[in-house]
Amino acid sequence: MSNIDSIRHVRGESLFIDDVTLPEGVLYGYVYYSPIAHGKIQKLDFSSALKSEGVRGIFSAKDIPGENQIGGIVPDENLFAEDTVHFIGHPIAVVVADSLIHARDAVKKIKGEFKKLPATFDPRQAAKKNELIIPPRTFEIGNVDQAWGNCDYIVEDSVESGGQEHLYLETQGSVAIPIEGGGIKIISATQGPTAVQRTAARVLALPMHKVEVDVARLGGGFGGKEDQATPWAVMAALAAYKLNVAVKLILPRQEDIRLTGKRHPYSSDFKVGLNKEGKILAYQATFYQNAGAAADLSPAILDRTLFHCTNSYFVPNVRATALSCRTNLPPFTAFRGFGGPQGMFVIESAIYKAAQIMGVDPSVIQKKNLLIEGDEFPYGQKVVQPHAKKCFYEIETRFSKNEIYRKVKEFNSENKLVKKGVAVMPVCFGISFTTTFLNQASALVHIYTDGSVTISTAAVEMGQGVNAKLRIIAAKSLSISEKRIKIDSTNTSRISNTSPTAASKGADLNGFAIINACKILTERLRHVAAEELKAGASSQIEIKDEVIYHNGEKTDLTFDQLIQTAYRNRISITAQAHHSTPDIYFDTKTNKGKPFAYHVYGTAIIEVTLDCLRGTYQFDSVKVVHDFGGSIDKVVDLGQTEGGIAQGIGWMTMEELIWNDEGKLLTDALSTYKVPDVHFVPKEIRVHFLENVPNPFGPLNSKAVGEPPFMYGIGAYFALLNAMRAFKPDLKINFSAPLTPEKVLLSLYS
Ligand code: MTE
Ligand code: QUE
Ligand code: MOS
Repeated sequence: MSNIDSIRHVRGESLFIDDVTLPEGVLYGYVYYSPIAHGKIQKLDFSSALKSEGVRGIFSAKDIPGENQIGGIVPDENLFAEDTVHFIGHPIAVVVADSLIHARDAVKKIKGEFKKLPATFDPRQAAKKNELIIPPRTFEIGNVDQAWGNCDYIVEDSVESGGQEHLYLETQGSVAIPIEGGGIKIISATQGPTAVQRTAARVLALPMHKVEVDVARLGGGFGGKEDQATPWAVMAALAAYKLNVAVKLILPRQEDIRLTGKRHPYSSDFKVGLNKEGKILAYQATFYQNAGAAADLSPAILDRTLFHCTNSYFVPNVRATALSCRTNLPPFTAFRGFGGPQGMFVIESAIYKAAQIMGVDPSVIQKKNLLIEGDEFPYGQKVVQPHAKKCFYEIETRFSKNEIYRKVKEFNSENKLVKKGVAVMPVCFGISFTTTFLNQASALVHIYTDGSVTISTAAVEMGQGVNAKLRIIAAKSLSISEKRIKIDSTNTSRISNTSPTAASKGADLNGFAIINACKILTERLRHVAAEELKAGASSQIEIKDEVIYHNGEKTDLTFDQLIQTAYRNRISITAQAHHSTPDIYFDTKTNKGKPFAYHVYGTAIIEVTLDCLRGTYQFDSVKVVHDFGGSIDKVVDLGQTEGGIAQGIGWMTMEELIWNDEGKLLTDALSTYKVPDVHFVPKEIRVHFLENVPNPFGPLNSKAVGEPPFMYGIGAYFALLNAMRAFKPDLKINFSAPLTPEKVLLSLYS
């Protein structure tokens, strides 16, 4: 599978932060951080560290020229702790030395004294103490209180889902270089260049125009570099600014795992009511989000949990409340799905438990309640595309769902110590930033006199293939060969006020901006061609596959000549354009509106084989029918789907974060934190592209793909539960992810 970076990647030619050519005299940063989860800083002694070999400076809160504030949504997070530390790993200072080793040695010589204060790690406890990041949020439709009376079955339980370490291949890092006039250039591995720029300007008390941020690509982000690339970039910028020397700061892997935020763990309660036919009449849920010690993106993530609390189902009466709870752990942050997976896991658990009590397979209830056109989500938006059912039905026909179920049953009747399980997982994911103003982008398209083209947008390439897609979009829009087009780095001096590359909107937003810019250029070029060919109106000119047509007739004018002519006629062959998603709005008082441009739909069927002696398991297959709209690049979309599925299964099954009673992360290395590897991923992944579903709300009729497939992984949890119940029919079911082999084994024999 190749995308445009593949060849350079395998040759080691692609540049990441650690590969940036460094200016002479560059210094290296290392972070000194809190060893306790909550407490007062009583004494900080840098004196022997400052005398340590190679040390050029130590910077902490008191050295900040501007504000010691990096909070984006809520201003509640210091770059460096002032008098109180709020989690193990809370940065206190950055040491800068002539080598990484010298910086690290000096950090060890810093003497800090702390007075411990009581710490909270559990979100429900935090909620009891009213330690909330923002007031509770509630989405409501219909009237649940009245609806319970009409239900034949009412089922309640609680659900736990764990955090997840991003484990991007490239750890957090940046290089900051002082530039003339007191400005600073920051090369950062960030999904949000403007967030880095804005925050550096705030901390350094500089106007934003004096801070330039450049991003070539990331070795993976997955949401972990949306907000949390910022502190390390700003620390490097601060040191570079103070010392007037370039500073490189890259977190070593273990520090990255310890210091940075992860997916939010959630603890939730549900109550679901159904009639005899399996129709869900009412659903009530309360979500306790473990936000960690500062807001970060938690409020936006909390909202997405509510937006997706009913997944692909129509439920007429819903009351869902979500609380963002402040605890003494590193601030949790964006991770593929952005709170959606946590919300969906709860309703899938509710359906699973209801099915168990009703004596049916969960897929019977899932199917009965799928969204159809005209249905209303709890947030007021109406369903316009009937793809939930299309995808589910194709799982039944194309992938012979009943046959898979029959074979699993047969296998289980013939085998005692090895059992199989199967589950179906529908997904419906809303596409747009739910913070409406973020749904904008701009593009800058330069055509050079030799006919080559450079494109700049806000999109950050992090392995998701956005550059490949943008190149295709640009080539189609200008009707020229992709070979002419280069996608440039993401740079705040070329593209201003960027939204982060997130919410799966990178290709959508920036793709539309490119289309708009290319329209302007094409229009100008047709005018030039009309004049050059003395052809009258430019409406008679068409540019197709680099050939210029006049009234449908091929002309002798080449594309290269046309570009030359435009330049010589002093017509600009550069265009800049903006795009904003039309027709979306959301009222955060009533929690109603039309927040999403569209939804992405799909269904997966997942099979697992469980070794009931060892508790180990292997996923045999994941078969998916997914709505890609009219895919721009099938290879990239398939890669996103497979990667998302593997990551989703990892979250639900093997990836387990464990903190001790003091709030210290014990699983801070790959020896203790297990992620899916090539042996663990499903033996077979088959992805069917739902056919004939062009999406008028996406560029070239495409759909966003980055996040939605992650949630197919939730089906892995229920497939595994089914395999366990085949071995132990009276299994006591706890809805608690991840379902590690250890947990499986213990519950099979308890
Ligand atoms: N795929 C790869 N290979 N690496 C990544 O970091 N991030 C995911 C997804 N797929 C990611 C990825 C997340 S969290 C998002 S929001 C989208 O890609 C962002 O890119 P897009 O908007 O261009 O889809
Ligand atoms: C999905 C997302 C994001 C989101 C909303 C979504 C996201 C993000 C923000 C956000 C919200 C408010 C801010 C801000 C960012 O909202 O990634 O800076 O002030 O960053 O539905 O992925
Ligand atoms: Mo993705 S979690 O929106 O970066």
